[in-house]
Amino acid sequence: MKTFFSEKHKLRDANTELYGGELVKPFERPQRLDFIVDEIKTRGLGEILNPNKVNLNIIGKVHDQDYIKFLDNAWNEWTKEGFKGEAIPTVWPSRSMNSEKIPTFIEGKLGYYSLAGETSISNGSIEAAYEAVRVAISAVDTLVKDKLSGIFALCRPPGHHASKNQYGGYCFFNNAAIAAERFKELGAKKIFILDIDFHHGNGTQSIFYDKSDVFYASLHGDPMFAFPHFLGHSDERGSGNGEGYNSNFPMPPGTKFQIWLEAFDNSIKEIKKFKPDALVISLGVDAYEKDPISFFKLKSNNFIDIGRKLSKLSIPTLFVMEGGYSIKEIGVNTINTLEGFENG
Ligand code: 5XA
Ligand code: ZN
Repeated sequence: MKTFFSEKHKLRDANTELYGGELVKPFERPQRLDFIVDEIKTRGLGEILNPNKVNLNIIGKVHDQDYIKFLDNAWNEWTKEGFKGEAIPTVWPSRSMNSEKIPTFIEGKLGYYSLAGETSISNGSIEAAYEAVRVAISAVDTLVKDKLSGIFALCRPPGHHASKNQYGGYCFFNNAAIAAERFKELGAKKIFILDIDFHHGNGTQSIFYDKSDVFYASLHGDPMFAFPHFLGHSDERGSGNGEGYNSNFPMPPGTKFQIWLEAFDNSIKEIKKFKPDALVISLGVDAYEKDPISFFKLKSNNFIDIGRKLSKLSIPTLFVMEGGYSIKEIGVNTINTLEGFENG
């Protein structure tokens, strides 16, 4: 399987993450991809390709222009004020506040455009986020042009928490959603996004919630116990034209593969019923038993079965990298999924 990847992901190298009341070194760090790239090479998964030149206007099909402009300028606006640390929001337009007016001052803008506080913006973060989009688009283009069965977009930063106008959960641009839009540009009528990251992809869900041409299904930690906490319940089924095209499988702390697989098999049934032209897998491997910020109990071998089952669908499949923070095993778990798919 071919992989698209760019060294420029390293531009996203924040020093801080707000976690457990402390500023810690971010779980989402550049070394994650070193382990994945090493494993691709060791196991000979296939070529690793640099992204192509890409028309980034496609980002505007998923994200609002004012949000894109905010991201473009946030670091400069922050440093211009003389703040010494990384840009972290401290105030939000929460329920008792007014969210109609967008503040002028960067502190207010950070709150307006963020859905969580752990994702510090640092110098280079947004450049890396643009590069992740290039990686995703290049992978779609190659998959379609060369009529491949599967391809891997090794994106970083991840994307599935980013909504049309909010960042957070380590995400700025929604790579999977933008990839779905690219599939549409290239002629696909129906796309299925299956999100197997441990966390619910609130951003992807909300982007396509009222659409019937992109089905979003997610297997994740029950939001009563897990981030992002305020979306991802099983009664969220889509709205308007999109009613019936959103499916959530929240699962409790301690969930083992056997139970996870039942939900996965149900989502496979939905894929078969929907008959998409393309499948996008939001591939997070943080459902792994040793992941430091998650609570499922999947083992490394289970990822092989996941890949194998996906390959049986015989639908052109794009894998987009999302989360996974057990750094030592992230490579093995990711490549297990992709090799399982390849060896079907
Ligand atoms: O898939 N999303 C993640 O792995 C990020 C979770 C952030 C929790 N604060
Ligand atoms: Zn995750």
